[in-house]
Amino acid sequence: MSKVKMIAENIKNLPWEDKPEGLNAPVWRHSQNPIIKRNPAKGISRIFNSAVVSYEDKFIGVFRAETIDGRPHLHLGYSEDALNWSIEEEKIPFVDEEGNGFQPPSAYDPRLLKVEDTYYIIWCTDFYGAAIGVAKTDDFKTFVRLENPFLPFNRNGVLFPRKINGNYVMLSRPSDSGHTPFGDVFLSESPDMTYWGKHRHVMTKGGYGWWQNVKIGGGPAPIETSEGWLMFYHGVTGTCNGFVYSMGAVILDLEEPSKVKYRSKNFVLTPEESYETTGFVDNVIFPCATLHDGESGKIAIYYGAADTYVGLAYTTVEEIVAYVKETSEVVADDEEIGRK
Ligand code: BMA
Repeated sequence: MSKVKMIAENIKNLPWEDKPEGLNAPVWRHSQNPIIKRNPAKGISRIFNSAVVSYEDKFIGVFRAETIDGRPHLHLGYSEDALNWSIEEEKIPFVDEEGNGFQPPSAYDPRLLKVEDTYYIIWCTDFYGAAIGVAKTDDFKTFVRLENPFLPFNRNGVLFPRKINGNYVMLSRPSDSGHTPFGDVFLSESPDMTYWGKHRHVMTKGGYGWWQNVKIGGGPAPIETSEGWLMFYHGVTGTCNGFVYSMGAVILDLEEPSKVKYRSKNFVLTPEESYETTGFVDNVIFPCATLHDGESGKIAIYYGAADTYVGLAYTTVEEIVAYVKETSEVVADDEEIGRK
C-alpha cells in the first residue's frame, strides 16, 4: 500500500499515546481523559467543544466556556504540553475593524486555524439567531471580528487551512436556531473573507448507518493529504432519550472539495466512556480541532464530551485514511459537485 502523505507543518511536541494493544478501531482515547474537567477556572463551570493550535513551540486554544451565568463565551487558554491548560478568566475581547469593542452576545463551538500568516476563529454566534461569526488575530492579543459570513440560521463554520483555486473556502451547516432536527454540510467560497458565494452541497446526512441519520456537521479544519482533504465530523441520531453525537471521517476532493471521495459508513468514535455518556448533555462527542504532525502523520483530536469536558483521541493519517477507504460508502449524490 502506498504511503499516505500529510501536507502540514511539523508539530513534534504534540501529545501522543500509541494505540492500545489489541484495539480493533482506527481512533483511540487518551488514557487520562478527560483532559479538562468541571470548574476549570473561576467563573467557568464547563469547557467543551474547543479548538487548539501550536503557537511558538507551545499551544494556545480558544475554549467554549459555559460561565456561571449559564452563557457560552470564548476564552483563551495556554499550555506547554497541550494536555494541561490554563484558562483565562476573562472572555476574548473582540473588537470591530475600527478597533471598537464588539462582543458577541454568546459564542460557542469555536474552530481555530492558521491560513497563510493569520489565525482565524470561527464560531457559532448570535446574529438574530444562530449564525456563524469570524474573527482574526495575528498575535493572540488583538482579535478583530470580520463581517458575519452567512445569514442566519447556520452553525458549524469550518474554514479550510489554505485557499483553494484562489479562494478561501468555508464549510457550514444551515440549521434552525434551536436543537436543529435536520442538516447537511455545504461549502462557500470567498476571495477576501467578506463576500461569500459559489455555494455547493458537500455531504448528506444519513447513509447506511443510523448514527448520522438526523444531521451532520463539520468538525476540525480539514487536513490536507495526498488522498484528499481528511475531515472528521459529527453525525447525530435521534433516540427515545434524545440525540446521540458520534464522530465520523470523510475524504473530500483536493481541488473540488464539494465532492466526497470516500466516506466511512461507520462512526470512528461514539459515546462509550462515562465522561461521554453522562454530563450536562449525555452522549455527545463533538470534535472541533486537531493537532497533526506532517512528518510522522500523527493526529491528536480534541473533542467536547457530554457538553461538559474536553477529551482527546489519537489516530495516524495512514490508519484513518485506510479505514475510511476500506469502509467507504458514499451517500446519494455526495460525489457530485453539489450544484443543482
Ligand atoms: C449542538 C451544539 C453543540 C452541542 C450539541 C449537543 O446543537 O449546540 O454545542 O455540543 O448541540 O448538545
